[in-house]
Amino acid sequence: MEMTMRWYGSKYDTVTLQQIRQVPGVTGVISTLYDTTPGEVWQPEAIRALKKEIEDAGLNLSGIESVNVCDSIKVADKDRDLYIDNYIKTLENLGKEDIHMVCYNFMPVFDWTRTELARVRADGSTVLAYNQKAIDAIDPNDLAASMDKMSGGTVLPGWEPERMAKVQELFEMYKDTDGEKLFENLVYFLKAIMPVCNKYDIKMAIHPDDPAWSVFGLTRIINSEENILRLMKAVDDVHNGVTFCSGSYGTNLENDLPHMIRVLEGRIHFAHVRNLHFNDTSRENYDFEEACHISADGNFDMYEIVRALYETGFDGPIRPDHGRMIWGEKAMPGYGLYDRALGATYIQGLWEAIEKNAKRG
Ligand code: CS2
Ligand code: MN
Repeated sequence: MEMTMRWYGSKYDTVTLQQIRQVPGVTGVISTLYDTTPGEVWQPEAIRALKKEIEDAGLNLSGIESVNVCDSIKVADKDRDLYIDNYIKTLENLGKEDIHMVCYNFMPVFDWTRTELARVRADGSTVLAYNQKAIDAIDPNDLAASMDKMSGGTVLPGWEPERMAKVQELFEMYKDTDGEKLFENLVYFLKAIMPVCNKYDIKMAIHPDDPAWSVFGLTRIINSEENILRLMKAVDDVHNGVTFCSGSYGTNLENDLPHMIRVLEGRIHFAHVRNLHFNDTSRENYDFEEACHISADGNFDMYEIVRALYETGFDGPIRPDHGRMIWGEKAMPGYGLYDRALGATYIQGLWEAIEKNAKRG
């Protein structure tokens, strides 16, 4: 594995590449071109400039999160082939720059959904949280406004104001797309891009839906062992792979995370490792918050998660996922430096212990 951190680019991120370089063991960053919109072809010069900036700081550009898939492809409207061609051109330009891992998701309208961006915990840290009652009380058309208020003006991935301005139109666009259709459209997209992925050895890594169930009546399909395996079989090519995000699959406690990692052996190309703390698991008041990475703070056995990655020979980029906001840091919710740095060193500690233990037999 290669330990990495997500970086939002010098224009948007409060965290610098120089700071990331000082996090023990981190050798790469995962980034994207934040000025592009889904559907657009990424220009070689822009990719090269991003890569150069990162390499000049002594780090690798270890993969892209994300090349977002536009709604035309997800709903299969009349423009989908045109946008798939654009996506292929983008992959070709990435491949020519020696980039071999691309994360994406196939969630309709929204990326991840939380009801609080700064819930205060007992120790004074703040975290992202989800509460079912709060979700049920929201009219999706007000969600953008309430998210905007909660984020204190920070633009969150998937919740860009331009996008939220046409949220009603987006809901309308998806009204005939049920789970089966969305799955078919995803398979169509993957089959179309596999040749270019094979040519440049680009491993596509689908990020799971977060939370792992349908929200606001919009279907979601990448949320369980059964569904992800179905996708792996439908396009049975190593380049059709997975971002294993423990915090997203783990929103549904029925997902056995270490077991999922084992059955996905060989198809996990990127790992997001984080923990969740559940306060309530009843249907009406389901409530969880994003804990710090260590097992003791949440509901997941982080040792077993890392062990499963190690034992299945995972060798892609791995990153701590959302961290808490601690030590007075002001940063994008989930993406401060300090707690993610603690997460990165903790995961490496687990990895080192597991590896040494395995080698000693
Ligand atoms: C990420 C997702 O911050 C996060 O929750 O894990 O936004 C992720 O980057 C996208 O879903 C991947 O396309
Ligand atoms: Mn994730």
